[in-house]
Amino acid sequence: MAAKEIRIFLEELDRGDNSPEVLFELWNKGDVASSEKPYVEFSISVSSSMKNGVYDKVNGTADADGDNDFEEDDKQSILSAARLAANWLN
Ligand SMILES: [Ca+2]
Ligand SMILES: [Ca+2]
Repeated sequence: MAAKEIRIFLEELDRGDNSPEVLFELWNKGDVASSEKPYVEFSISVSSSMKNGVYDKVNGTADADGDNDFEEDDKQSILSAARLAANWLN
């Protein structure tokens, strides 16, 4: 199984509303033995709809738990991670 890595950014993505988004990139680190290069499995951002630091809006879809479906579990997991990340990166 390939190693994975999560990169987390707190960054203004939708320009100038002074409410940064939390951006996640899930990287698959590839496999040196088979020359598979690292690649992004998914990337997803989360906004604060009220622009008050409460991260409540997932922009797009991602299969965070890897069950080949996007549903409420994925959304809740992404929102939880965004709230934690916003605390740490602020
Ligand atoms: Ca923004
Ligand atoms: Ca899923």
